[in-house]
Amino acid sequence: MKHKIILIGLLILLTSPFFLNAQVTTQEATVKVSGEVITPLNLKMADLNQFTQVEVKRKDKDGNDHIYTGVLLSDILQKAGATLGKDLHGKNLNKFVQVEASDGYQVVFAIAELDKGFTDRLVILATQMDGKPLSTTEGPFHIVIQDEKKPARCVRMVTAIKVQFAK
Ligand SMILES: Nc1nc2c(c(=O)[nH]1)N[C@H]1C(S)=C(S)[C@@H](COP(=O)(O)O)O[C@H]1N2
Ligand SMILES: [Mo]
Repeated sequence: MKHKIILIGLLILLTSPFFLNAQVTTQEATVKVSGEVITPLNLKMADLNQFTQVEVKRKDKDGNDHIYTGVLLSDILQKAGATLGKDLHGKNLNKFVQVEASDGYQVVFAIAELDKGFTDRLVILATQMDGKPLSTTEGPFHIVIQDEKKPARCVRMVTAIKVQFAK
């Protein structure tokens, strides 16, 4: 009987909004890579730090230059086994890569926009600006596109990257 009461008490505690909330807020940020890939990934900061680090310079809206450091989106997609390089031809060119943020913002890139064989333009998932981690409104993960005139596809607070076939 005593055990039952303790068990029920524990169950109530674990499922209470307070406890669940506390769990959510302490959870480490990740970027989920899914869809048309061989190996879906769930990348943490430590995982991204293992990739080759690339720098992209971009002006902010006030015209000031910043150096962003991070990982090429193509390297992340390659690691997940998306069809890039020699595999990016024919029907695979009908794929797009959707990037999603924690505020619900979403943008897409055609897969060829991210492939080294099609373009030299760097698109990175940045983890640092000017050598420092990104703020909570920008990061911890931020898409930064070299030389794209408008900043609208530079998604802040990235949570997911999904490869899909266009219909
Ligand atoms: N997560 C997220 N990223 C976003 C947006 C957004 O609403 N949410 N807005 C985009 C748009 S429309 C613009 S113009 C730029 C603005 O970037 P800034 O606030 O760093 O200047 O962020 C882009 N990235
Ligand atoms: Mo914008």
